[in-house]
Amino acid sequence: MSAKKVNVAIAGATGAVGNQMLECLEENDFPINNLKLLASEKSRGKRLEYKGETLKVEVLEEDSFKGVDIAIFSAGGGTSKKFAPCAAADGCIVVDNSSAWRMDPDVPLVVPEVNPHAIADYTKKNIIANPNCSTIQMVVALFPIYKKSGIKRIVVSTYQAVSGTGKKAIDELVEQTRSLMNFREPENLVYPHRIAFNCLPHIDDFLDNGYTKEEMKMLNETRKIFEDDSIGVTATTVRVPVIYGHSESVNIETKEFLSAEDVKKLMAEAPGVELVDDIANNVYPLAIDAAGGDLTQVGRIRQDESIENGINMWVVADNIRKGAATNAVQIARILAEEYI
Ligand code: 25A
Ligand code: L14
Repeated sequence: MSAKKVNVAIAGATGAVGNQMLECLEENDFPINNLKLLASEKSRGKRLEYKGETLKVEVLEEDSFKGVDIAIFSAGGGTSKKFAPCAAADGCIVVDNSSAWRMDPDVPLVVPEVNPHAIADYTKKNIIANPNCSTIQMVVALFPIYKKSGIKRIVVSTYQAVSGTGKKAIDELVEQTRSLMNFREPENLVYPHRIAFNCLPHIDDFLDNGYTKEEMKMLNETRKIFEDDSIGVTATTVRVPVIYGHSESVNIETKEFLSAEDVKKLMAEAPGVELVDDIANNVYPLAIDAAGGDLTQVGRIRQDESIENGINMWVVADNIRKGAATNAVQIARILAEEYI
């Protein structure tokens, strides 16, 4: 299918995800007519490169979206809440990376390997939401299993990279590590505790039920993407001192029996998945290998012998690419090819 050339804006272009967005658009050879880079007052006048051209960053304002066909937002929830409706009112289709719109019943929540059909519903608000990074990689891996055998319940623990919190958190991990190596007291500016040489069972804010928002996103977003409120999901989300790449220990109970071999076959053929599972040679998914790529790596596939229909697996992806920028660019590409 041929894509029409479109006018694209990136809101939050100077952030960790925004920067990656530029790279993904370039790699995708995205059919761009005009590209507009937007960020806050702090970034006024900053310059970024796209396809060898230098583009100046403009300050995001309510009327920034006149004549823009697709705006990809990655500037935090508050900014999306405030500015996505302005963009939508000017006829621009918003692909939003924040959690602001994901659970709105009039906003589709899309992972192209799973529910591309939902994109058609963008017309309700002119907004499409990109799911949370931890949810995206999990559903990419689980969807083929869900289709084949059904899934009753998911128990997931995550090992999440600091880049999810943005540039300032990457700086904090590097700075704390440097301090400790130099026998200096590290400072905690971004997280409530030291992240260097540590694990924090705490991502996003705590809720009244004792879970974090990040943990509840994994339940609510999975149900919305699979269009199935009967699936049980219980999550523990943990921050680890890794810069790029989220890892997940995923345990599932399927409705019908699947052997580990069946699951390996499904993963070998699944769109967006790379089967990385050769324990005899110490081969399994690693954050350092998944980082920089667009595939969700799956390995350590084995039977859960404590229940009748259980499978364990280890799922790893680049949280800034497939978990954010790549997924948004895939959605934008479908918009440009099929809807604009
Ligand atoms: O808590 P919130 O508000 O919901 O925000 C959460 C964070 O989520 C990130 C995003 O990362 C945001 O800060 N994010 C969004 N979607 C995500 C996803 N799917 C996601 N993370 C993971 N997965 P970020 O901090 O890397 O990028 C922020 C971008 O948003 C722009 N921005 C912020 N507020 C804005 C706004 N743009 C318009 N209007 C607003 N009100 C922000 O632009 C950035 O592009 P900026 O102008 O504030 O530029 C930030 C510049 O500052 C530099 N910098 C940041 N920290 C440090 C630093 N320099 C030195 N030391 C630091 N510690 C950066 O280099 C950047 O150029
Ligand atoms: O997109 O890792 O809902 O701190 C918010 C928390 C992204 C990751 C989202 C983190 C997330 C982020």
